[in-house]
Amino acid sequence: MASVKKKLWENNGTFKSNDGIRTASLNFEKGQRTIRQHKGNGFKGKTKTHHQSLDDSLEGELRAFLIDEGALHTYDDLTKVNPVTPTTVLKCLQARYKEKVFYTQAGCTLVALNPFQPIPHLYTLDVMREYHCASHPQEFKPHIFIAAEEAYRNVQGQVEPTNQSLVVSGESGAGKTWTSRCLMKYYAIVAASSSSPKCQDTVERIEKRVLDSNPIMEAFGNACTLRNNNSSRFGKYIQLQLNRSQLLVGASVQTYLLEKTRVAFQAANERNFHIFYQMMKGGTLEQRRDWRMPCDQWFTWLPIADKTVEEDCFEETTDAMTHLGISKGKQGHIFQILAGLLHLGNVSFCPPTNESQPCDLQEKSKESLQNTADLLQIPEELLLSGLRLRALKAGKQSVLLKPCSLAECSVRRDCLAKVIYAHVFDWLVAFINNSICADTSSWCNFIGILDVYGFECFALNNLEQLCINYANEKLQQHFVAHYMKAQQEEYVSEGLEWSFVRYQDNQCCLDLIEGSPTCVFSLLNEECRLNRASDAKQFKARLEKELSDNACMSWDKFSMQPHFTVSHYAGKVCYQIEGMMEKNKDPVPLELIHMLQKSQDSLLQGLFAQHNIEMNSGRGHGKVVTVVSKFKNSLESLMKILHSTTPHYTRCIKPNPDCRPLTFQKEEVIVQLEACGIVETINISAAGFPIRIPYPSFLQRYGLILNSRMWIQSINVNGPEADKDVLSPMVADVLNLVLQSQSLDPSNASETEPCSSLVHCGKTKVFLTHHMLELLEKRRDRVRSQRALCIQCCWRRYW
Ligand code: AD9
Ligand code: MG
Repeated sequence: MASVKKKLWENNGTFKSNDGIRTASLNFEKGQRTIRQHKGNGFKGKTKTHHQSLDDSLEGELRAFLIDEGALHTYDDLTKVNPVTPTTVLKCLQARYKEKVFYTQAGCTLVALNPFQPIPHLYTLDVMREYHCASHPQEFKPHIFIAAEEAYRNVQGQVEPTNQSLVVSGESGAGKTWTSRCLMKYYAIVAASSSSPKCQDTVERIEKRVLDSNPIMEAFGNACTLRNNNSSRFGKYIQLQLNRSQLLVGASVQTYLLEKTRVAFQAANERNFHIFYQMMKGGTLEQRRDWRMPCDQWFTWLPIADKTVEEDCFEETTDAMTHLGISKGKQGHIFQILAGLLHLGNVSFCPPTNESQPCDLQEKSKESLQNTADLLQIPEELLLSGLRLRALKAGKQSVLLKPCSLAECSVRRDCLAKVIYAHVFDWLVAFINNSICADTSSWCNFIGILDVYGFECFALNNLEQLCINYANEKLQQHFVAHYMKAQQEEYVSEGLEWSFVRYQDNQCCLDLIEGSPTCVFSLLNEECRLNRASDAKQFKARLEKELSDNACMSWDKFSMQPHFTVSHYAGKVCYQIEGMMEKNKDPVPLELIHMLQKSQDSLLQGLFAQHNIEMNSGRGHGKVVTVVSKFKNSLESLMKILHSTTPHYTRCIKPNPDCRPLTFQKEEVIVQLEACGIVETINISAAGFPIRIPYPSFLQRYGLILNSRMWIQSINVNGPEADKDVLSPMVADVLNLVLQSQSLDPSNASETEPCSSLVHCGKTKVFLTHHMLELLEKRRDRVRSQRALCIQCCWRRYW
């Protein structure tokens, strides 16, 4: 009470709610606590004078305001914060961040705050070993290594082995990739350390190769963006393969939706993939001469800005490539192709003097075209015609070449760059997989680490954001299904009556995007199949007609552009329709593929040798494989894998938008907490009974709380007679004893909670709150020390 008074004293006896309209004041006259709620500004509005009459949200906020801030940083698990509101959770995380505590448990989820500065002592080899060797790592301070270790121990499960998944989510720059790398290092160390000296060598080699896949994929798939200097522009699920002895024997990587448009287009103040800068800065004089890249060469597709660390690591990338078995020769081919793409970006056209003629190459682009042709090893004439002439089928045999418009020429140039880059990236991923994947016979279980792009909402959102946000909806659904539904179902199966905490089910949103028979994806695909000129307004009309009934769909009446708005679990996002159908088709002109197949560069030629022309050109009678169909399929297989594993969730939080070290901005964090539904997650864990102990185990540990005669009767709790009818009365006795002594203790008088809020007895288990567990533990310790004292006395008397 003293702290309440002090806080109100400091605040002139009043508390103002977040909405700034409602106020509450406390009055301690005559030892009575009265809380007045005032509506309207200040004290002029109506007042209510009873605590009970405060509306729920105000009461929650008021209690949050009165919380003992001095102790906030000590809450290792947010389920112990009381009350659980966005404000208290935020305050707690802020207090911990201030104390440089970056990990906090939130029930079944680990919250990781990004320090934005190296914290070396947190991740040393000794720390890893400590978590790995601990008999109960859960008793340590929250850490990503606890999740890592739990997964490692679970994988060989006592009953049957179960594959594990560590799902790392969060917004751009929150620390997903950093956390994933940290997990991989942990397993590389843990798996290697437990190997016998005989096989140590193999393990080290494979573990180094697995780790080396990171710098390669980051060089080719990451870029500096406004939100993160090392932003992953693709999603990744890596499966670490373990053998029966739990040694790391291999790994496989699955990637999702590389943002290939970045090769040819970078938003203002953003940059191209790191690898291009690495080549510019790290290539030897000889290499740069081969790539036609003198120091003063300027490339349209290489916006220049201050260098970042990641763009400085050419040697690290090439070393990793060599280590994974990509020969120097092959590397040469790759870099030559990439150099060709940079020169291609400098090629531009101007309108022809004669309209029936193809566009003219700009004077300044002549050298660039030649460089591109040389580096891609394609005849210059063929490249030029590929860029400015469209092939039209005339009859069965002949082909007509039609000049493209100026805009079409640019589209074809960009398209060529994108398709080449995407194929190089896929080739690298396939190579990495070949190099690190173990034979199916040599591994039996895996631990998967998922690092996917977080929820995105920009000023302009298009197909990329729709796909990314759809992926996040799927993950959220998996999370809800796994934890929330599973928890509640357990209560039901145990025969408990429990007022279920309401959680947000995002099925409605998923129905809108991918449901049957009609959804945004199906309508988009239909437009692509019809292969007619895309019209945004017409498409919007279709969406309105077919999907208006879905509660997650809405339209902004005042928007000038055709759009649709989706209410995602993490917030509303307005998607522009213009360009969406074209992006979904992602057409690659047939003649460009033919051209690439004629390249003298063996690697480039090989990349397109198997290219299914009919499918990807969007022509012919084959079914068009659209971007959303491909993405949906790959995500579905990912979800299947996730559902077959035991998941461990980590939510990374970005404490400020500017990546400043140790800076916590409340507004920034609260949005992310709401977006990932953290308060709901905590409520489920805290409002429920997170500790579940089967009756026999309960009696084994706490049976001694009963007086010794009764306890002796119950020793054989695992025996055949140990059924619920025998055990549950004893469990009830233990609980009653503890609760009764609790209520008799005068110091607890004001805090006594009803029994039903601390404990429930199910069919096979006792369900407890953390508070009840603490009471039981205290009581057990007391009984044990009393007994020890008693034994000592007996001994003394005896001697
Ligand atoms: V994006 O969606 O790929 O744009 P991520 O992956 O969530 O994003 P990333 O892991 O790249 O973010 O983290 C951003 C930066 O935060 C890193 O480059 C580190 O400099 C920094 N970071 C993240 N976590 C930690 C940490 N635990 N300790 C120190 C960290 N620095
Ligand atoms: Mg990342």
